[in-house]
Amino acid sequence: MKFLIIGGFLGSGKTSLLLELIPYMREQLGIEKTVVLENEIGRVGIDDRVLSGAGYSVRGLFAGCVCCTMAGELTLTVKAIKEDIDPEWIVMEATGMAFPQNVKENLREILGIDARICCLADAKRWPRLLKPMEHLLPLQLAEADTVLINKTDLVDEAALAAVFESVKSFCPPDAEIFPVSMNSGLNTCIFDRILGRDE
Ligand SMILES: Nc1nc2c(ncn2[C@@H]2O[C@H](COP(=O)(O)OP(=O)(O)OP(=O)(O)O)[C@@H](O)[C@H]2O)c(=O)[nH]1
Ligand SMILES: [Mg+2]
Repeated sequence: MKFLIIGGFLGSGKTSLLLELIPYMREQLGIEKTVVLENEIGRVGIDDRVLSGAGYSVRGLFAGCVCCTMAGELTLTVKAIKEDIDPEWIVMEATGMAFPQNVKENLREILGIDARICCLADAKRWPRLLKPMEHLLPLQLAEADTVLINKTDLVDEAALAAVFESVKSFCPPDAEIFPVSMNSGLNTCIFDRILGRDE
């Protein structure tokens, strides 16, 4: 069972990515059994309903953040999913305040699962958010395998170049960084990189 953590600040495009990635996995890669785990604080079940409506198996973890207060619940839920459904993939949307690396660490230590991390950054809001969120945004990138700098439709070339350099400075050296706009759809090779295919 493989595991993908989708992280990134509030409103950066995590659900938008899920809504494109999950159909790609099923329709293009033939992966029938994917479970989506939603961990959204405060806006109970909104994204859960969007995804359930699209016909995928969705579980919610809504009582807190999986990277800290709900670490125990997360591992119990993942164990139960493995036993009940045994999907090929679990794809989890973390809350915008989560540290994906903490989730990865818990999954590795407790369940022996080596999760991948895809982190989203909002190209438009990055310069404004970085200072007030300096305890969060850089750390969200710290163990990312892939990073999507999203909403490139809202910035010009020079602004994007500056965001790219800033984001890159916080990523592991081997992270793959893709400027994208979820509004115009993603090149499918990016989905493959997110899933770590052809490695
Ligand atoms: N202009 C523009 N808007 C986008 C893009 N991608 C997403 N959005 C919008 O940004 C908003 C937030 O997108 P979501 O996918 O809900 O982001 P999220 O990270 O799941 O948000 P939370 O779960 O609330 O943290 C929505 O209104 C999207 O329509 C993009 O590439 N360009
Ligand atoms: Mg969301």
